[in-house]
Amino acid sequence: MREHLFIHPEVADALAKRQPVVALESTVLTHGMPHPRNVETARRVEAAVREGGAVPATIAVLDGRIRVGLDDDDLQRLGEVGRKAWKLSRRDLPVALALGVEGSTTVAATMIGAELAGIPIFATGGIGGVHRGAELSFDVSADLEELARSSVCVVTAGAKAVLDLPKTLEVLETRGVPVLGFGTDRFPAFYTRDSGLPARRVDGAEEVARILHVKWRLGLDGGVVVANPIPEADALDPAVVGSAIDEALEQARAHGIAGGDVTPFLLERMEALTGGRSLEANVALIIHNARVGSAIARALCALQN
Ligand code: PSU
Ligand code: MN
Repeated sequence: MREHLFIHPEVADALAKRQPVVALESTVLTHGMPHPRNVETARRVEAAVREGGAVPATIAVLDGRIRVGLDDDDLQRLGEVGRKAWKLSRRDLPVALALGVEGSTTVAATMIGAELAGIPIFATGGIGGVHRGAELSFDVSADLEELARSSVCVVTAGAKAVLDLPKTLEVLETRGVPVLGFGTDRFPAFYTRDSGLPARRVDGAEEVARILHVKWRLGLDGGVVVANPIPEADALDPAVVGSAIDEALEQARAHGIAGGDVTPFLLERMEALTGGRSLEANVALIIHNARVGSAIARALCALQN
């Protein structure tokens, strides 16, 4: 497997010593934010993981291998390539590795890399889900399928209301994925703290760690969603978000955007339509998730060592 997987020495060392590690994705870097805010944010997220007492492992595909743990120059280069980089999900990984194409990993592909490397905790911004109109388009993110398969806990600020959130939660339920509200009984909607839908409330990283421990000890493979609401001070006005979403969706329809281009297009439109406020919220919530991810990684190590 070493032929296809490269674990950064610092990450490998932490894993060998059973120390806490937090996986991070790279599609948010290439496709989720503009340059240079993307690189700056990636650095701040890694720093937040370190401040939380864990080692960050940003995952991407470079030099024909899944790289678990990037150096600063890798972050910078991927950030500059931006949306021209391949956005890699499960289906794309073998193609990219075999053909030697570089790219960033989505939540789904990052979960695969994290599980291969033995990293059970992963912090990100938003997960993919069931798109609105999926009953006609069949557009359901591979992230949901991966959450059902790979045994990785994903810390997220929920899913964007550009998606169909009730259907997203239905799929997660069907596929046996626990959705835990971190300090809340509401499923958060990324820019806002409450989607109006329920989540199973947990209080603190230790509770999450116990749930993960029990799930995987029982042989119940698959992931867990830790839905961590955006901090109150950084949340956006639901009315502003709602009208921006309607307009972004309308523009996506008008431009005939489909497939893997949908999510990056909507993110970019949201940024323009909210006058950059969505970007500020995005940065704040990712850093917050990185902190919670480190706390969970530490709690899980404490439980298992
Ligand atoms: N949602 C966000 N920000 C993101 C993404 C989703 O709020 O950056 C990215 C993640 O990498 C996620 C991917 O895994 O988009 C989902 O894409 P799709 O809907 O094409 O599966
Ligand atoms: Mn899709």
